[in-house]
Amino acid sequence: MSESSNGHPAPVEATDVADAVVVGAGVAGLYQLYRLRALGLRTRVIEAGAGVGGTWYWNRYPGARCDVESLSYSYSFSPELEQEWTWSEKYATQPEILRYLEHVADRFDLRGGITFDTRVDSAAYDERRRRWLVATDTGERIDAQFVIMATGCLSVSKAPEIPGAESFRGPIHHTGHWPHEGVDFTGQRLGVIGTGSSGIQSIPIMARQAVDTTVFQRTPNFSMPAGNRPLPAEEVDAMKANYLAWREGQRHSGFGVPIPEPTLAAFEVSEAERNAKYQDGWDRGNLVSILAAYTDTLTDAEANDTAAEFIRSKIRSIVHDPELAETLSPRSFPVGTKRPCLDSGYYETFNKPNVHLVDLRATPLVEITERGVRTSEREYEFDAIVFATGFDAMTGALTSVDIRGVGGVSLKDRWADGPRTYLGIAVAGFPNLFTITGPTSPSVFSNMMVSIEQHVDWVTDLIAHLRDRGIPAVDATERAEQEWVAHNIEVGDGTLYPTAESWYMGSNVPGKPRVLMAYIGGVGVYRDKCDEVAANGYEGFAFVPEPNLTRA
Ligand code: NA7
Repeated sequence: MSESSNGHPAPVEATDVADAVVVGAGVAGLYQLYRLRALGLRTRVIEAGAGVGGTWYWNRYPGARCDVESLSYSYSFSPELEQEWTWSEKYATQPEILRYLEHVADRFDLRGGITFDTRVDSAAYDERRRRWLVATDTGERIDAQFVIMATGCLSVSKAPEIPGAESFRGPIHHTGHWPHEGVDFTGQRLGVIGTGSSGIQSIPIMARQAVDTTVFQRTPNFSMPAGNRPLPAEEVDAMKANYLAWREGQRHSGFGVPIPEPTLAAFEVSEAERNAKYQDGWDRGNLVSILAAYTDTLTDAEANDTAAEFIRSKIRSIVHDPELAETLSPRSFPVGTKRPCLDSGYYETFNKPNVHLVDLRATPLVEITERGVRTSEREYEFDAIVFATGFDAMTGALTSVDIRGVGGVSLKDRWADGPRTYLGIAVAGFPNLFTITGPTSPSVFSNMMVSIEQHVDWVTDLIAHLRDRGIPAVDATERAEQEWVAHNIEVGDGTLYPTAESWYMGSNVPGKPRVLMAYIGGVGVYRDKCDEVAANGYEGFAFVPEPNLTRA
């Protein structure tokens, strides 16, 4: 029988013994493996896909790109990697980002630590032994001291909540699970449901192939042109020469992208001055430059509406038919409170005679039929359908694993009224379980690369702290969790975010509790808080003493 690192025999059902199990081999899982290996921990990474990359492995729909500029959306942990890798475009495409992550896996020799095509079904904490038993769908039972969920914020896709998908005679593709061989819609009649980032990025490209495209829109979204372009060598070289300072700026910024912090409120300047600023952000294709244009853009509805109206005026100037332009214009939520998008010719696509928009607010979806899609008004016939309907965001990938902590309490039950965490990293009653970019951390309100590295570094330091002192487990206290949850809500309530029906609020999944799922206090502020917790001997955490197994 194998022995665990604290010298106690592994349970009979264990098929392997590890120090740590990391779930997921995306951006977070790869870096976590790299850090834990350096610490000397025997680490198993379990990945459902056949390759590394996470989000960038699955989301292969046409036009998939990152909305953070490539030079900022990359790891900072290795200066050599920074210098070796050269991004080709301002906003990297999914294939280029995947190539980068594959390069990272090879360069740091990470693949050997990853088990592919395997899904973690459950993880159960044995409080007597202070260890986890992680079960996979291939029958593995891994006895581990630490479990790190690197499962991503947007990885459990959701279909539209209407019946009939199985009756459609053609293919249905979800943008979040795009076929690896690609899809060609040439000569086909295409129906697309969903106008979030995935729909907005893919519709212009798919509509160029299809003979006829119908877009089903429930809520119009704010989007602005990405202004994508090849990166000239001088720009890349300048960043490579300045990476150290740039990274430092990222870590202490609001959204993980260094931009000058606003100093003025929107109505402290004239309308002309405001619009000139919005125009500059629009021309540069930079989301944060509009969202953080003024101190009150995300906190005051009237201030926000100046930015919203600027974007609506752009939609009116691009879309020829005024009625269509109005249908495409968001009016039901402040700009930024649902994830705003970057596009390449999205609004222009609706000027084409073979592209149609169906307003689901006027004529809701009823069902998918054998021939296509039926709304309350009529049936539309298609050869293929695309669901660009998003994800069970933030919590879906965590609650879909049967995770049981102290007393056999399930994480899913624990979060029935919304996610409760300490710092978005730990959950009281689930010792040694860590959630990378978990709910109530900045996560999706930031450049994910920056937040992932910060969490992985912090968790690794905590693990080193425990191992150095021979402490078998650490658990967030109920009180610290309660205070953090209250703080998250308080900061959120000071903004406009709770006023929108968004996936940030859990509103896109029927029955999901409506709470702000990410921390909007800012990346730099949050980092300082985490550093302070560590400096104060991990305040808010309780160290669990060595078990006395002889008493059993
Ligand atoms: P999103 O942003 O959640 O968008 C999903 C879209 O699908 C959105 O327009 C939804 O309308 C629509 N949707 C979802 N369910 C339905 C049903 N049942 N009927 C009609 N329309 C529906 O997902 P994405 O994949 O585009 O982007 C996710 C994130 O990935 C993105 O924000 C970036 O962070 C990267 P709704 O707005 O809910 O009315």
